[in-house]
Amino acid sequence: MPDDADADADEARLSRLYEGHVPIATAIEQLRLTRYQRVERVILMNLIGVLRPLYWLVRRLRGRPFDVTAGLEEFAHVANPTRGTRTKESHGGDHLTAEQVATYERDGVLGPLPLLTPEEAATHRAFVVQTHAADWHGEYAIGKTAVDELKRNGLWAINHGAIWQERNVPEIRAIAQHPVLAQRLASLIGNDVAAWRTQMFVVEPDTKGTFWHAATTFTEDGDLPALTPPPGMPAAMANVSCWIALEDVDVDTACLRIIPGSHSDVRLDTLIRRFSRDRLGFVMHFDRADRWNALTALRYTGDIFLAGQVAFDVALRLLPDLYESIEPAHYPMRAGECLLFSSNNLHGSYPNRTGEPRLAMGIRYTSADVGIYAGQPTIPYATGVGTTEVDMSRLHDGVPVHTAEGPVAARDQ
Ligand SMILES: O=C(O)CCC(=O)C(=O)O
Repeated sequence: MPDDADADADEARLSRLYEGHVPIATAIEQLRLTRYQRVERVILMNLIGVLRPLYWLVRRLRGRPFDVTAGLEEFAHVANPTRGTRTKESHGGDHLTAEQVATYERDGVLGPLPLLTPEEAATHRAFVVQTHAADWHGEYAIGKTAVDELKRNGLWAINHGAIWQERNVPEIRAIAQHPVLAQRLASLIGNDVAAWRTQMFVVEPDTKGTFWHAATTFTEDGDLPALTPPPGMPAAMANVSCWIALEDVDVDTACLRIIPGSHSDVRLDTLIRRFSRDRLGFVMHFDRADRWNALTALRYTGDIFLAGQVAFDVALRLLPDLYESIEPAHYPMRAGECLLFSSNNLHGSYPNRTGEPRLAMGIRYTSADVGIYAGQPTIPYATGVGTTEVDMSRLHDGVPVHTAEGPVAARDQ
């Protein structure tokens, strides 16, 4: 019965992927919305239901057909050569070996590699927790309006407070500019490496981990990609992510899971970009259940990973062979170790089954010739009840990390 066997294989694959997560319908049901939000959601759902036929009529008359998967095959296997010319063999120091560079090109992930001592990791963890408790001394890179909204909605967390703080906080900048990382990154990215975003990933005690997601040029905060690679650079290579464990992590303490090699399949990210460009079309195209989930996640939670789960679910149905032949791997790590990976690899984390929050530091690196938030003076930031515009003008240049002369020493710039 090949059909039954296929169905069993599909189910086994999905249950491996969903390990540690509940299905999206359950996740949405478990949310606690206010009575106002629940009433508003029903009104919006009904309004969309009424407007749908009219929308499709107007769209047809204006000659704008809707074919979300058109031409996606060309994004299923992309080559991802690195641009670095320095290796351990040619330049010594902390550069990567040619073999490590080849591993990164094939798998889109390298490590865990040693970086901080366990004591340095613990000190940094405590520093971030204390600085958040001290309200980041009023210096928020996302701006006061977004912060006030998040606080008002009970969503204000380290994840929001720490984002882009390499600009304001020397202790965070120093880790982003770590000379060992600078040389490793030069082997992958080239001579001019910049950190374009630091952030913290917290998985609270006894909660699910971060849901699977992938991003090439990071459209998650707005309609335009955060990174604009120069001609000839594959989008998936515009960013290298560095994830630093700030305590020991394993499958019970929300360690990372990644599908090595999935960075060469850019279909999920392409679909999400299409969604960003044609949000209304997608919403009108969704069946009632998908629309309910998408509306709830996007409008009432500010949780981009929940929105990502909606997208992932829809994508798996639209593209049944997506990530079909590749297996998830998990990455237990010691405090202070780091993992370098292409964010276009599908990645997420296991649940945190302990009583303590799991903290990790994420740093995004790019090459100085990649546009950072190019043409985006502001971006929308989700706050739980709609979005707030965040001023990006300060963030158009990365923090330099490595130049042709070598690592940029960490200093107060
Ligand atoms: O730490 C996590 O749970 C997720 C990390 C992640 O998504 C990233 O580093 O891009």
